[in-house]
Amino acid sequence: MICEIENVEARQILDSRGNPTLEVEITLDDGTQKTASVPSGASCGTLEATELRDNNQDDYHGKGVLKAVDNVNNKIAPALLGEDASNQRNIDNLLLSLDCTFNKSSLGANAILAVSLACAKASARSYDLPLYRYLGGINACTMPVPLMNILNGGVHSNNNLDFQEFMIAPTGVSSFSDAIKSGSEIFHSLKEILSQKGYSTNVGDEGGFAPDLSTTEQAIELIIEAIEKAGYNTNDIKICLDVAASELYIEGDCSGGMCSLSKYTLKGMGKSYATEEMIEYLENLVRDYPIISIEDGLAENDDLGWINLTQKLGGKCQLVGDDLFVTNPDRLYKGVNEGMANSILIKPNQIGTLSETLDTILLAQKNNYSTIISHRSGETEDTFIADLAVAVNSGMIKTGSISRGERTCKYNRLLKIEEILGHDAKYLGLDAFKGYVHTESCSL
Ligand code: 2PG
Ligand code: MG
Repeated sequence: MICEIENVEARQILDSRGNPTLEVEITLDDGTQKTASVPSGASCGTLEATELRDNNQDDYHGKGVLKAVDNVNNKIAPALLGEDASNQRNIDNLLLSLDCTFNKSSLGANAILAVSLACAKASARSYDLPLYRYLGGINACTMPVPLMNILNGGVHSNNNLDFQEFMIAPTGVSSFSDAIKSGSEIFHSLKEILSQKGYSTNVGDEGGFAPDLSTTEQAIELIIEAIEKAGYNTNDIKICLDVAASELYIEGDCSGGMCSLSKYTLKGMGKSYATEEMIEYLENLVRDYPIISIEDGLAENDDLGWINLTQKLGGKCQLVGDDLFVTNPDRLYKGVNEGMANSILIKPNQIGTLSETLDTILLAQKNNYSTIISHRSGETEDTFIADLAVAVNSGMIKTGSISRGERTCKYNRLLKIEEILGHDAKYLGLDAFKGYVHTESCSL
């Protein structure tokens, strides 16, 4: 069967922060029509594929994506007409050769990814298969543990919390729907606790509360209180952090004859740590709290620090590379060889095509790195990543808090997939963290 592409059309739409992004609609010759849209990050790795923006200050403060729209409509569409949308490798290779840059700066990774994802969605519809099964085949049956970001800090809110994300992971429940239920109950308990203590219950970019707390410890302790208030305990509900440390890092400089040392500046806490001190701080957090996963605990270019961190904490805690790997197989390959991290965050728009995203996931799985399929802080209502998480049996998804429609639509899609899978749906719980987490090492 051939899913012949009859039309490719892009438009500018809004993401959850009210900034422009791209939606692409693919029409096949059998009449199937499907759209895909792309998200956008706030704390981005410097090596991510290029997000093409118009930079015209008169429009959307320079954030328009009309150039990318034009690239789809006038450069990509003519090259794709008549091609088989279900031949994903061929489509993605065509897109890469049209762009012909190492970082997709010519057409824009946002333009390329929207087309790549829309081809997969249209083909799945044409084959009359749910997207997760079209992508993953008959072996796609693992529901992800949701890492729910119920407290937001860093650049996703305007409070003083230095760390970006404080997530809960229900590892001790037996299904995805139970995980969502516990997440919702804990989220609402947290709201009550915050409001009783006089904190704001407004939410940040990813739908988690953004109270003006000043220390990491305070945030973690409030979450533990919420877990208990909702009738759970920290044997079953663990804590995951995204430090987003590239945002805190000031690299040492030897210009002008004077040398300054590299530092992690935790402004909210009034601290400044050298790499070794930062590692020690993270070790203490893992010792003192039920933390099983730390993302971007160090900056993207602190290679020696990452090696050291992995040696010290890698046997006790999942160490996730986000800015470090930018979903790029070459970056991951280097990390695996040098012993950096033991897990990778997978964001399709960091690399720019579906095929390359799948390559990176496969490379991680082959090397026993766990994978977390992830949203961006600026999201759309597209639920592609929910299906992707099941398709590749990734075991974990990070898609924000239990509020804001652009986050809950992914959870709602997963609830539906769980229903379709019925008894065949697996939920790995703690096993999704692949044995990096030795319970005796985490304080429980
Ligand atoms: C992250 C992401 C998603 P952003 O750092 O992991 O939570 O944030 O999309 O802003 O990069
Ligand atoms: Mg991150």
